[in-house]
Amino acid sequence: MKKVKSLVLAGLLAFAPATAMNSQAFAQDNAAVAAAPADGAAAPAESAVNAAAPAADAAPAVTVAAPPRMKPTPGVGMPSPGEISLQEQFSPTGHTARWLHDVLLLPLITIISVLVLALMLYVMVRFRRSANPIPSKTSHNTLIEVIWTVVPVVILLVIAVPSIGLLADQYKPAPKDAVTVKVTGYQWYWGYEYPDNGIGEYVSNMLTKEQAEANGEPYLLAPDNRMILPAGRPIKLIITGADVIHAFAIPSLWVKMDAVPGRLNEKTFTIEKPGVYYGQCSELCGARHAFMPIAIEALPPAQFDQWVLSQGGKLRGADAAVTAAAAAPAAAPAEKL
Ligand SMILES: [Cu+2]
Repeated sequence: MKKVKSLVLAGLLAFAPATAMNSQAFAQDNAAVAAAPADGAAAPAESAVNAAAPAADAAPAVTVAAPPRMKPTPGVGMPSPGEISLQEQFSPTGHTARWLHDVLLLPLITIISVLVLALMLYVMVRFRRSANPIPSKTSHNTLIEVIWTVVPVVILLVIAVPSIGLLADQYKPAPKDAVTVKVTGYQWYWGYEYPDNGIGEYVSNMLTKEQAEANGEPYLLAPDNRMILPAGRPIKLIITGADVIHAFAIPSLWVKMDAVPGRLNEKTFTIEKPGVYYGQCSELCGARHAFMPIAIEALPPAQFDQWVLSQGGKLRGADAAVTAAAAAPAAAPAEKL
């Protein structure tokens, strides 16, 4: 065995210089291959020129002016100092929800709490040890047991009927003609995109204190770019997150929906009145969570269409026919619409 091994070794050593030579040759070949593309280096530059050409064509000739930025009404669509109830509501589900809270739930829990407190006080005084040296042996009373079982069941049924109705309303799918906005939560700002209107995403960042005050807007609630929506038309928000979980919330429109990365959550609602409605991110999302406010500017429908056109977007369905006729002659002075 040993002899065979040394023979193989000797053989290998004999060929070794040749092998080294070969690998040198390969190295040179590789260098040649690597050098070859250097001649073609001009090619990418050429395609860059080609890419630039369509950009020049793409600049759209937008002639429609955007409607002026709406001024918020103090106390409407925003919290007020000292407020302890829900904000005034501006959507149909908001009215139902506020009714459920103010008319049904709040009185009910107040009555139940007061009743239970009164019963406890009565029992503490009436059946105190000093007044009852010999305790009562009473253990069952069928009538009272039936009452304290049936009454809570009836109360729960009374709450359940409007509550389940409201829940269903909140998740009702949007009608086909709903204005659709895709909302994306980022650390730490919002992006809004109007896929059906062909308006690409724009981002919304908080205004500084000076900017907000100069605009007459509430600091910490006012962003630079608002989400523009029409009042009176159904709206569908598709809500998602780009990095971590955020939540898109506008208390005065009864809108609150998580923005979860990799998931599309949907929220449908209608805004009853033109106005500016403020909200905030409502899911702890990092260092600047408190500084990513939301503002919805609800415009009268014709002005919303004017805004869509001013952004180079297109109108849809029935709106398109109506507004195209209105917008065509004047290229849109704001007073006319
Ligand atoms: Cu957030």
